[in-house]
Amino acid sequence: MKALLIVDVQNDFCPGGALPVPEGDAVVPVINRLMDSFPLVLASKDWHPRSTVHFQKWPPHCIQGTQGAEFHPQLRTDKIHHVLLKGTSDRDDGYSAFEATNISLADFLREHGVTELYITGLATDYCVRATTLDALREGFRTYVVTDAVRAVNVQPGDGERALQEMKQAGAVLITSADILASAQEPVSP
Ligand code: VGL
Ligand code: ZN
Repeated sequence: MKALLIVDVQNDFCPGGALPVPEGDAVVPVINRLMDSFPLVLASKDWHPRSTVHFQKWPPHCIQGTQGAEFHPQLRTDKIHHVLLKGTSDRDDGYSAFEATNISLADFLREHGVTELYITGLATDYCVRATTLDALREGFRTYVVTDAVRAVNVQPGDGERALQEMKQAGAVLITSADILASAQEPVSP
């Protein structure tokens, strides 16, 4: 059983937001196309309190209940089965979706028989990276959909380095075209 995980495709990480990821909104149509190929779709939200140590590193963003914390308006939310809230503590960054506090993501996935996790969203070098490394540690076969992620790139090349690090750790880098092509293959007799 496979699941699609959409990391932090929220207004504040898209152009015009408080912490815009370059081309952050470009992942939206790619993710929308992928959703129908997955029996289970989960999405995380960066969901910060107004005051948190995290805002010593980053401009305030994705504050609980604000417009900036909403999903990008074009993301197809009707296909999302569960929303994971993370970064909810005022004491840590909470980058990984496995640190969600409204649910234990690892337990939820195991209870639903998920063995393969396909990771998309924002940002490659922070929350996608942390989520992917945790997924591998938790024993899931983990794919990163390279055309469905974008990086902050605080330093040039951070996104590419993060992808290589995830690959080194055991993640499989895959494109959305490859996923859609294999979804269309007839089931072998
Ligand atoms: C993220 C920086 C700060 C992310 C969240 O979603 O990758 N990056 N908070
Ligand atoms: Zn954050």
